[in-house]
Amino acid sequence: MSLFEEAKKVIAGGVNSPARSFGGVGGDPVFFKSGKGAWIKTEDGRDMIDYVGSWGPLILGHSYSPVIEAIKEKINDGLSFGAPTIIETELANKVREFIPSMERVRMVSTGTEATMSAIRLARGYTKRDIIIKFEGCYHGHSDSLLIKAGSGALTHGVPSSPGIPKSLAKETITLPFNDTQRVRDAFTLMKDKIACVIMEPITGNMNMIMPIPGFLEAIKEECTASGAILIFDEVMTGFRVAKGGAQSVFNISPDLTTLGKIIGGGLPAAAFGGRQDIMSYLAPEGPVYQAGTLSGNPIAMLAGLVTLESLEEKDFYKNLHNKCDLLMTGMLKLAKNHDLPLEVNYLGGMFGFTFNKNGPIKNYEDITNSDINLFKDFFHGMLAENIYLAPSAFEAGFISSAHTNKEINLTLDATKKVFSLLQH
Ligand code: KE4
Repeated sequence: MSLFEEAKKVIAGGVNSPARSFGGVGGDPVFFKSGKGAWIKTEDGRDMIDYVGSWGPLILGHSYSPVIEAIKEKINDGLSFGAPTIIETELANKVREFIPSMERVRMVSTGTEATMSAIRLARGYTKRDIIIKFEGCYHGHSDSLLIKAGSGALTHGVPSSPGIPKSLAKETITLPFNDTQRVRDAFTLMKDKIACVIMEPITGNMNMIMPIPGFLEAIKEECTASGAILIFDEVMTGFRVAKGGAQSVFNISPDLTTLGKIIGGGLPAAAFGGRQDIMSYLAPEGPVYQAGTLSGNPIAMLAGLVTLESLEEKDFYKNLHNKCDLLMTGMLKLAKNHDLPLEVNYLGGMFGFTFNKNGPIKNYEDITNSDINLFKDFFHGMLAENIYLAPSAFEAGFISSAHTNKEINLTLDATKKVFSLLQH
């Protein structure tokens, strides 16, 4: 019996998160047992180059020694207290240093908790109910946000999940990403009813899509004019596309930001935060309730702090972007030589690639109309060459500081081989 069949006998669907199930590419998921740097080892002994990095947290690669050593030592002092610890303040200060718009921070354990709490806070602060999100963007699986979601929900072709009361779903408006006029129209129609806009400033859950010029600025303008709260969901882009996240790239300060993934260095930690006047509405200071047994867990905080401190290394992001550039431009060149319609996006340590005859993807419709079957064939071809890519055309890819020219050249060699197979 396969590991996956054994898992399915006790774990729903055999996985603890649908994005891992290979539902988007077919076949059984690979089971891994260890990782070091850019490499991960499968249970059946294969060594693969990893471009998923646990879906983003591992910007320094697997088992990054300074993090491992730090938590090895700290773990002997205890795992959790359910009471304040200094390390929580230290990480919150570091987060604010990197992302100054986060004047106050609240730690939670997952990105879902961060976004769920941020929209509750926005609704409580504004005393309004309607929220705006964008088709294909994924913000975790809380009821109000699992509407036309990206990532696993999109991959499984179930944009809006059963189990969400219609009475709640109707308070969520979904608009096409990169459609500035539709945003303007929505605000004209409902301006003083909108509690917040939540968005991935650069999407990573319907593949990687950049905002068109003026799109983010228009949303910020409409939110400010109407008193709606702008929430940048930087769970994926935070500390990934730049030290200060996407907001530092576009020089736009949202009212609230959500973080996850890298902030925990691979352990369960996430956060939301922003304007002090809004955050003061959060219990115990204010009336909006939010809580968590393991929020601010000291071991996760330490992993996050050591991780962020490592990101302060000189030229860290320049070097990371250069690696991404080497990989992406290499793939583009090979695609051209093999007459394959590859489109790429990349920034810092995040990239996306699709096969699309109609040029760059700009929204949910574009990615759903791209050549998903060709993506699947490419994914499996690369897997056979021991290159582990995100198992879905609707996800992004991640490069770490542990990836070197060796891994990138091996990846391009594999790409060349697979492209030549796909060409025929
Ligand atoms: P988590 O609850 O999975 O920690 O975070 C939810 C979330 C929120 N916001 C954004 C922008 C996200 O990308 C995510 C989670 N990302 C997916 C991968 N695209 C996690 C993978 C999974 O669901 O297993």
